[in-house]
Amino acid sequence: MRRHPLLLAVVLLATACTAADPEPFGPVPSEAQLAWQRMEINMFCHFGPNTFTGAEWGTGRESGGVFRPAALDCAQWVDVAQQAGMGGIILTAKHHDGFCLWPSRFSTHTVPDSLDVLRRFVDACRGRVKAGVYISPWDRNHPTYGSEDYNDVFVNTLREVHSQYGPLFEQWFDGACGEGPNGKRQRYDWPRFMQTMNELNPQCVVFSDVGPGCRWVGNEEGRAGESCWSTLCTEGASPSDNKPAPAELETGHAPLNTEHLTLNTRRWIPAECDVSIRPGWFWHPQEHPKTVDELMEIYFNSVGHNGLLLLNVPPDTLGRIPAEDSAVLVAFRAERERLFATNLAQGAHAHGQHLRGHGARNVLDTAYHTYWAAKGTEAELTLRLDSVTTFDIIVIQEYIPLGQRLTSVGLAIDEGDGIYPQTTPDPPLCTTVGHKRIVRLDSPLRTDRLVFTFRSLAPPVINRIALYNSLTPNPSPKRRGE
Ligand code: FUL
Repeated sequence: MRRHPLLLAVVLLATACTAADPEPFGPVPSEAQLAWQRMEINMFCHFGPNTFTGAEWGTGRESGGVFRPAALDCAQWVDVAQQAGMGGIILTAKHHDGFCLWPSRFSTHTVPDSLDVLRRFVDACRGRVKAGVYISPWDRNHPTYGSEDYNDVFVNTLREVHSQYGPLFEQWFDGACGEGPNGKRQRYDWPRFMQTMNELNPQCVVFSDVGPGCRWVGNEEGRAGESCWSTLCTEGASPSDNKPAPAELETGHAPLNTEHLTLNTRRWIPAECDVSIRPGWFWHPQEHPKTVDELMEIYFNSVGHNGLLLLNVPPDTLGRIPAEDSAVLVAFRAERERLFATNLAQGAHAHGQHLRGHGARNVLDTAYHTYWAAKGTEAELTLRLDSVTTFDIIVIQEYIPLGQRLTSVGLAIDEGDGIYPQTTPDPPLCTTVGHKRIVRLDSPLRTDRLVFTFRSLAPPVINRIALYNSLTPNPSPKRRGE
């Protein structure tokens, strides 16, 4: 049967107009991992007997009576987190001393029923910020620790917490164990712990040195690698054994090529950068919080290097976050807001070869699910700004729901009479990008035409490019009557 020529033309036109969506490349985040990554900064709360004894690692032999917060106020922790622009809080429900901040049925070393801190914490978080828990596998108190029975205790503990206090957005499994050569040896049943977590709450992002939800970044300074992949090879590894070295956790492992991908040795396990606002994890009277400048440095090296920043802000013996710390956090937020208030690329013209329906201008909007899908693994994008502009910060975001691809970004300035590279491939502006890369230039650039060059494992898919000037002065405070 012969088709009508008009019908054929309509069919051809419709096919030609359909946007061609790029295929995902390699491992990609789950919905929960994507939501987690987009939180960018969360709060960690180390609180327990150590807050009162001055220890960092309690022995597990402390009397439960030492834990006596004089004016416990979990809602104040939430206030501080919100004022600091943090959407989640993770509480040390059980640290290495084994003391449970809830009246557990599986331990005798717990708060009394009347002081269920975990309950007050999750109640205070509800509807305001997401709540998560740290439950230390290493336990210096539990009599079964070091025997197979402890694995049952630990599974029961997870069940108790996640079924009675959930839903919790993150479960933290700390990798530390300081038992020493003659100490107790626990063979953790990790497959069972992870299966339990999956049964209890498949949406909970599970942290350990090797994931599966997110990974330790390999240091406690809040610093992801200069290159930082959200993909990691975990074949043969567990949170206790055969783990990648800290330096590898800082960078992750690139999803190298299709051969490796089909072997499925890489998984999506993004980096979480945990660091304390004070020298210790627990509150100690003689310690003080870091400065805003120090926190900004941490922010650039964590969130700006494709990591999530988990900033520890320990409550004191009252059970409140000290005013000193909350003041720094408010100033830290204000500084981020000042810096990123005006995207100087707004209103620019963007040009680059693209897949139909995913043009270069998409890097300039604020919508998350629109992106520039470039053609080829070496791609170029030109930004023509409205006027000559000074900037010294460049933010680039890959559209990670389709995987992480970029290996290097270069920048040149088009002066009309020629293109002047600002970075050559060696060293490039940056290597990996992932969810977010914040590049600070050594000195400000002044131009109206930028040419970015991208090298990538698969055609780049870029969500956003923005330019900022860190020297923009603080908006002057309004005078009364203005
Ligand atoms: C470490 C622990 O030993 C510290 O006490 C703290 O909890 C930190 C976040 O992780 O491994």
